Amino acid sequence: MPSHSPSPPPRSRLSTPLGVSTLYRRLFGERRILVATHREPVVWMNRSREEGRNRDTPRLRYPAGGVSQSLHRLLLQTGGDWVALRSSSGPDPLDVSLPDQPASYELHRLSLSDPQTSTGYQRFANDLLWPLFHEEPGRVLTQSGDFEDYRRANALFADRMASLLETHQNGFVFIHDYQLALVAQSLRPRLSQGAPPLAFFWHIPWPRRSFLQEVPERAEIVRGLLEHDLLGFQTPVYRDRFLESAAELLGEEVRIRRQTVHWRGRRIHVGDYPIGVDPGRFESLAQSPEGPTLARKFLRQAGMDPELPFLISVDRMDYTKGFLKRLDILGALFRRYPDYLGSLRLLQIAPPTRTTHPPYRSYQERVRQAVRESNAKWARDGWEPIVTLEETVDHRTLAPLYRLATGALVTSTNDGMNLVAKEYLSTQKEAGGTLFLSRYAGAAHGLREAVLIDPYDPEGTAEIIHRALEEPLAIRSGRNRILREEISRHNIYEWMESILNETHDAWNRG
Ligand code: ADQ
Repeated sequence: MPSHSPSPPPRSRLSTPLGVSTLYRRLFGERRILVATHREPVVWMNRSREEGRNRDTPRLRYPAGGVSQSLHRLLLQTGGDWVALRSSSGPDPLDVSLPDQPASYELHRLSLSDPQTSTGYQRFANDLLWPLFHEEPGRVLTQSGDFEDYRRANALFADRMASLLETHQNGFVFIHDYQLALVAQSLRPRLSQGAPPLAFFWHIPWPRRSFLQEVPERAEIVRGLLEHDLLGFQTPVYRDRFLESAAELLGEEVRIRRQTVHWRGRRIHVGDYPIGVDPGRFESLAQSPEGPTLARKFLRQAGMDPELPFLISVDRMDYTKGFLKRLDILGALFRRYPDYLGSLRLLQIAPPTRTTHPPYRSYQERVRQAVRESNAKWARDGWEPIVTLEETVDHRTLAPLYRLATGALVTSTNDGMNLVAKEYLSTQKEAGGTLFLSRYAGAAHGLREAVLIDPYDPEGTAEIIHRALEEPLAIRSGRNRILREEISRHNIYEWMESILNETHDAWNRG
């Protein structure tokens, strides 16, 4: 059903935010959207006393993260409600509006007041599901009872959503990711007047059988996901693995015909919807008049010469992003081609993530140590090859930095999609920067023309990088043109339109 084959016929119209909201109105009328995510899309800032006098100081800031920002912009077109765990102070609900936007939405902020529930929920999600679904069993850390806490936390989301649905009569519910797999299971029985269309998007990979088997509650997770009308995955591979899991784990409970699962009297559509970015936004930020100045100033502040070539990597400091593999690749490149010493650098923009978790803290410390060792090994006359900045960078600076970079290095050992790869390409209009894309990122499925690398093979990857850096500009920019067509066609708004259309169809088919 979904039409995400690698080379679909060209479309004359590219999807836009306005197009999505028009489609939404056509399908669901004036009824509001209800979104549920683990994390809040905005952060409430406490104004300092000084700022308090200036009523223009913004109250809301936007954390890094492509998808939540796109959903946020959609809700500012259509209006709606959003339920997420509270991560900052401020009112509940919080009215989110921007002066130039036609609508506003209410952000409903949940607090898990019982510390045991909160710890068990986070541990089940982040220390069991996250590592196993990224096929890293050695990083699993759970305790008995965590699943019950996970279920309880999901039920608290469902409670809040059920009362919203009673009062606001929302027309479409969109739930996200592995932290919220059991919300719909608690939600359906609470809705006396029946459920509106329910869609779910699984942002991370669906693993191979041998890894899923390590999750004792896997059948419950699969059942929880089947409570939606539409269930979306990033690639056909993950989609098919899910369908195989459902067949194997639920046996006669399910009947599966192509991408439809028949279960407990309902039909569930299971599709692949490769998530995209807003390429126009990155392109215009990269080409803005102040862009190059911002990027060069940023590089100088980082101690880098803006005139020298550099590779860029941008990701949360998570083990799935392959930080240590990246250093091995760089080491192999310098060993094979010492001419790069003194010129080519790696700029890693890598904000630490989940810092309250001891395993993450120790991984991040290992990365820092490995960077120190690489820098000591390859230093030349005060020059060091790796610059790491552990901070979130505003997209107004990040986009021109992408444009200036000689290449982007994506070394994930497993990644649902990887938006950074698509953001980088968005900034390369008529430019020759090369995307070096891990073959283990979901993005490699659609971006067939990209220069694919295997982070487990540092020597081979070093060779690929060297060859690509030597290519004539015409080859590099020609490749980028093809890749940019792909990401424009499958942008974030097309992703939303496909999900809205197909959820509507699936719900009507029942
Ligand atoms: P993530 O694992 O967070 O997302 P990714 O897809 O790369 O990974 O998205 C990261 C987003 O955060 C990008 O929009 C990037 O610009 C932004 N970001 C990261 N570091 C930043 C920094 N230092 N400063 C500013 N912005 C920064 C999960 C899955 C992915 C999947 C996405 C979307 O793990 O596989 O692609 O969801 O579905």
